[in-house]
Amino acid sequence: MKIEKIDLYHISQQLVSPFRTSFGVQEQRDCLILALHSEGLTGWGECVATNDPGYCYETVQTARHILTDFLIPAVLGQQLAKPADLLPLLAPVRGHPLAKAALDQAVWDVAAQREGVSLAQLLARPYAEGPRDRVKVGVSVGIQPSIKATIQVIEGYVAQGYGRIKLKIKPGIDVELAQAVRQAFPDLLLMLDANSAYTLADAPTLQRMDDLDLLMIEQPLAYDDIHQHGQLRPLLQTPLCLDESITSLAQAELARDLQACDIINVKPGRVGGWTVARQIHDLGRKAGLGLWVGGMLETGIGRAGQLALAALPGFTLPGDISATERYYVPDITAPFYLNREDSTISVPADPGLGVEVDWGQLTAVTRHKASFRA
Ligand code: OSB
Ligand code: MG
Repeated sequence: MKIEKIDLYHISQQLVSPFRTSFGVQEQRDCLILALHSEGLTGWGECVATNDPGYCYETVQTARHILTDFLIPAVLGQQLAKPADLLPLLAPVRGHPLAKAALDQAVWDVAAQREGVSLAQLLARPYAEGPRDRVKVGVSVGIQPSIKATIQVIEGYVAQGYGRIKLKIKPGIDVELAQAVRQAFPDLLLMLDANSAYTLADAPTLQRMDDLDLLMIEQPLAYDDIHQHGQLRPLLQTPLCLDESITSLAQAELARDLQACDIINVKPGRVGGWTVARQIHDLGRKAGLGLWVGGMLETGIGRAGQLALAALPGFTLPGDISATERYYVPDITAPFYLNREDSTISVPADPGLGVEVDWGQLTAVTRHKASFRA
């Protein structure tokens, strides 16, 4: 495929409800949408960087800068035989995986469209098992004003058919909350996400939740500290999952070798795209780690990519992939719905990402657009 033209949209959408984590609150969610034009086809990508650098160092503005001034110039006019050929072109830029992933997603979309297969089918080619046609999903519930409010919010999602709930926690909003939720929902698949809010000295607090039959606790310690997670893991009975720390295949290898986690949350944005996400899937599967696909409050474009990835055989735990109505109404694509009977979302089957972009809505939420030609 020849990369002929790229359009970059900086969009801003209002979340259906504010999303509070240990690192801050998101209400108005900006992101970048990238359209890559190649030989009559258009591939879409989403850069999931957030407005502020609370989750990782990238922001919408740094990603715009890195894409505009370095990554897009490096790929314009280039001819790729396969999606993995993109990686060496991006390698001169250190880091910035979220910016890189937007290009990577668009290239995978075009590659699948060229072959007339869905992205899930293209990604699943190396495996004996075909891609799943529905993937298990759950909801990530932000920090609420009270325990009572949290239980009400969970009740709402359970009534909608979600079978797995992830609760955001931070010091002071943790043990009591998790105990109350477990008591209210004895059989619910329940997990916690601390977004790096604790230190090793907090191990006794985390141990107090060992008897709550939690699916896992996600990223309790520093965002860049795999070593200390390796020290914490044997102190806990709850399985330990890494999110923020796994920024590349090399970091996944390190986590495996240090036995720093039981489970990896694979976010294509955080690792620089779908090529690396699949490599981490393969590594985790071989090492016997639990795997699932995480989320970053994506639009429908990102969500289509998450669903295609989650269709791979090693992703056996429910993903942070919820129905469109949990994020943006309306969204910039046709909506995704929950299959309530089994807490799944159907994987798009049309060629490429298989999403329909709503041009009117994309235009309505665009703050800035730039086009780049070879
Ligand atoms: O830590 O998993 C996280 C959203 C933004 C940044 C970080 C995280 C999250 C979520 C939301 O938990 C997952 C979703 O997209 O529903
Ligand atoms: Mg997380």
